[in-house]
Amino acid sequence: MANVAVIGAQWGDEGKGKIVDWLSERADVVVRFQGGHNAGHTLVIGNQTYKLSLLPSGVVRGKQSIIGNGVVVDPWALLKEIETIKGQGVTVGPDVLKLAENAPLILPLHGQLDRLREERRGTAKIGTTGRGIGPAYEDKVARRAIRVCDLLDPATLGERVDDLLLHHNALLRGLGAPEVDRNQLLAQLNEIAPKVAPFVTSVWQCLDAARRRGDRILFEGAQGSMLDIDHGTYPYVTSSNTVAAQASVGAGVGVGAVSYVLGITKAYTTRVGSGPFPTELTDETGELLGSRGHEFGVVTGRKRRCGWFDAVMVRQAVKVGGIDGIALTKLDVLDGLPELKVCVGYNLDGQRLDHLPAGTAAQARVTPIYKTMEGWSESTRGARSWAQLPATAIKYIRRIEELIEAPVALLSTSPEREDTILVR
Ligand code: 2SA
Ligand code: MG
Repeated sequence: MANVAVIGAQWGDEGKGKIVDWLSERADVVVRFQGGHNAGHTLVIGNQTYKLSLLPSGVVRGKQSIIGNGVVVDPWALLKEIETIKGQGVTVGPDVLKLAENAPLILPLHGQLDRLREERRGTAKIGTTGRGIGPAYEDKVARRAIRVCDLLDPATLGERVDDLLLHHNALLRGLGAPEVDRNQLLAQLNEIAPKVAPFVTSVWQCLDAARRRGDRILFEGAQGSMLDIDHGTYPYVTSSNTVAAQASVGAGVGVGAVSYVLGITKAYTTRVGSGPFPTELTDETGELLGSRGHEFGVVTGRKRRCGWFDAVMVRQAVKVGGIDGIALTKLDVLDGLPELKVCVGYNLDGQRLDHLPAGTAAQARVTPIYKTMEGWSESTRGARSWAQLPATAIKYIRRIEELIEAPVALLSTSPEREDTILVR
């Protein structure tokens, strides 16, 4: 397989970390192209568990790891993560990690603003990770962001800070919060700059060189299609494009650079944070999925909401994101359930819909139309071949493929990387 983009096809936490790790063995370069340290990718290698937020998963295997311009970078979080993983025996030097010089920074004021706004929204909160992701992307689009390259240019950094604070201090005053001191922020930036500098480069050139060498590039998505700023459940979304097309913009490669889009989806559905979730289960089955699936946020520790597989939503993710094939994860969490439900359509005020409407109110009002399927009593955990799966489990997978109009290319049967079945 040539250059693959791995994309969440639900609301994130589909198990991208494991799949990326599985694929990274065959890749030469791993690239992050959106999001920031709001992502939480868990990798289990032998008896070690690595939890990555900002670093591309390739770092664990010493692969060339690239943080593209589409990512919002908190330099303090970056250095902290490098330290943490060093404590686990993985050294991330400038030979391995490359950071885009044109990536915008997340500053402490972004996190502060993110959390302040969430507090003020009260029950209407988005349920963000509080990492400053949204405010940092706002500044990028508003052309006042401080970018990685500005850190390395003391001659203009002061001006950039002034421009940024003109906006932010007015905002903070309005919110009744203390203003940010210019000199203090400048000192913080000047202090961190030399530590970040060794990693900084024009990553588009690294990728161009990699492509000329014929290297295989893996584009590592974060969050999921339904959290996409355009295609997701707006406004309950993250502030970046999470679909595969972003891989091109967020890394600096042409649209043709991605040759296969692998969508990741769980065999059920989860969501962390607020917003519509048609197939959510607030009963004991939902609890069971959550406890068996260890459904807690990697970054924030928040409990994830759980529900049945929503084929309508995943089909939509397949279509808007150009997903070529699916990696289905966590099938084993469904082991032993006597019957399973799959959402095959929505009911909106008595009308049947074959897609999730765009309006927030309509999204909140749709009710799922379910098809009930027989479960299986056998364990599928750790299965390493198709033949080890019960017939009813295979039927469930086949039904999902039909409904989402995409083939299941990979099946993951436990967090262990070896417990992966290549279907096609
Ligand atoms: P933000 O912080 O502005 O990106 O939050 C906006 C929405 O995006 C959701 N979001 C996520 N959903 C699932 N997983 C994410 N990463 C972590 C994980 C989350 C965690 O892997 O577990 O630890 O809580 C992630 N990042 C952002 C978020 O819940 C909001 O709905
Ligand atoms: Mg996650």
